[in-house]
Amino acid sequence: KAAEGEVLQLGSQAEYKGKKAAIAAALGHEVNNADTNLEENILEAEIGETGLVLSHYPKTHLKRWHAVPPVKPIGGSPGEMGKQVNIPIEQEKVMLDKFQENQFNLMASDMISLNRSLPDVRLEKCKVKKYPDLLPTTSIVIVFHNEAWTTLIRTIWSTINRSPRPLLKEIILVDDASEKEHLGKKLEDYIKTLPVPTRLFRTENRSGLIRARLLGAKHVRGDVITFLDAHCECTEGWLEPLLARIVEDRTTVVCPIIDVISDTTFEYIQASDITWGGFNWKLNFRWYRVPEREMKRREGDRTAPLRTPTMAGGLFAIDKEYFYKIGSYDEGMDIWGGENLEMSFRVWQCGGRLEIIPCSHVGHVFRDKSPYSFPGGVQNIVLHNAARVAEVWMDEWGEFYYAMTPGALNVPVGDVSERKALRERLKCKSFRWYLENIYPESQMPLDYYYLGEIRNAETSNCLDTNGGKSGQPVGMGYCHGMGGNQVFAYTKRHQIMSDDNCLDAAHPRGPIKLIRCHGMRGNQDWTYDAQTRTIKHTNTGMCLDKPEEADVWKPVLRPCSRARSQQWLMQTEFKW
Ligand code: LR7
Ligand code: MN
Repeated sequence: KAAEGEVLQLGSQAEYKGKKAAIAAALGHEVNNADTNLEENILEAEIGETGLVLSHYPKTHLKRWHAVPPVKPIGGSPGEMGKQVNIPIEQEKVMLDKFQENQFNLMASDMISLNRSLPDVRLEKCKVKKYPDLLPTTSIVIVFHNEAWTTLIRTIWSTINRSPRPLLKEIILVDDASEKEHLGKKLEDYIKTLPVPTRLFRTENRSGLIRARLLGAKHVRGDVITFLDAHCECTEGWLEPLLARIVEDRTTVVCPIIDVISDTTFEYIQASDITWGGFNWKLNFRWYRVPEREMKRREGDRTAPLRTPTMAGGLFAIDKEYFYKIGSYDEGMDIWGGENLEMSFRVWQCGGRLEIIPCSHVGHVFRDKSPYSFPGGVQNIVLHNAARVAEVWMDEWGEFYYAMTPGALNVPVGDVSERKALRERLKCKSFRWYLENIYPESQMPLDYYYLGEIRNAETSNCLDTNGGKSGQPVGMGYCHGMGGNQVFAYTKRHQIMSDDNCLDAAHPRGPIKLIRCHGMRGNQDWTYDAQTRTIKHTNTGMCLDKPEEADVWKPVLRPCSRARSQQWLMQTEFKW
């Protein structure tokens, strides 16, 4: 039995690789970090007070650090402590003109100190949390295209001012073919004056954020890569919890809570800690409320790591070796979009995990529109990137994407063979596994009988959401056969779904609405009878019927009969 305090190097002992139990048995101690990933190589084992602690990190890679004191507010300077900045009314016109360029209030940003103070938005429990004395170093990678000066430089200063210096290996900037004067020589000169080693790389041609990040990652010297957008502000204690989680298990990809920096006032607004990442049928990233299930798993501890199905994409930290092992990024993706879902699915399906660390808060300027060009067209690029996600990772659930986004069929996906080979090589699990185990609350039904248009036999019109949001009535329209608003899934849980909404009838004579699917049957429970072709609403016992004369575009419920107007065709073959 090994002695307390003893450190054992396990790197070369092949027979121990990834076998926690074997190591424990050999050393005669219980493993106390039971949560670490079994698949990974364990390099070091230490006999601590409470048992055996296994680590992916050799001690020589770790650094001793101390918490950084808070940044003090500068008296009289606008926006201190994250407060909003208001532009005097007489300057409003100039302000609006300047807004266009970045799609945020540049005039406000320019008024705020590059070192502005921010509120400490952490939960009290976070402030007193103890992290290991030794943590790995990180390189911060920031890519940008035509970013404004003050937002970029404030991002840099907020990392310098709020990261323990021994852990901050360097800052790596990647200029993705910007055309702005201030990002040329001025930036090169400026970064030489910074107290943390900062290097600037430039893409030769506009590469998009995915390939720009790959360029930055190539130069990383730290053990962990931390990606940030170029308009962020890190708050007190943001870095330690991220690195501490990675050191526990380097197959964990970690995100801070992303707080909101207002695009109009630059106010720092705390985001919810009960929100996680999901996605809809169009493969847009979406925030959703964390389900009870995950709250329970964390035993109600709001400071515990939150397992999130997907990430927003811009702000996260990952062990450098693991970044490459798990397949870095899909180089076939252009400009913007898709890479966040791609990495999310890949990490989960290939044995890693993705977490939001609630004790880490970083602000980001959220904007309504993209300020820069998308060479080749926004639609083409976004659809192309998302199609690659669907093709490689989503198996048959990729159909939801194509059904909902018919335009995607006309956009070439390009060669995905390398990414598929990666999936094979890493022996990644199926999308079904992901939906069952990681994201049972997903908007994509696990089991469904049908996906397509639902056509009325008498009128030959189709159910149509008209793009309506939750709470609006479902409509009818001429069947256009193009999917989108006329695509519905009939699921094994007896729902008729369109994206994250379900057909819902609260009253026998009331409207049939689209309501967020709750998965609890109730008003959302329907049964399709393939023989009679009726769609029966369970709670009311009524059948879905064509619209009344008065409102020809709204289907209704009527007592079930054999009427042709109550027959509905689901065109393609049922799966079971
Ligand atoms: O061609 C480009 N080259 C670049 O270098 C296009 C963009 N970029 C840079 C850009 O200057 C910025 O620094 O890439 C970064 C991200 O671009 P944004 O800020 O325009 O993107 P976003 O904040 O609207 O979008 C989110 O989704 C993107 C999908 O590709 C990326 O993953 C972003 O990093 C991501 N941002 C966040 O996760 C912050 C939270 C937003 C949310 C939700
Ligand atoms: Mn951004």
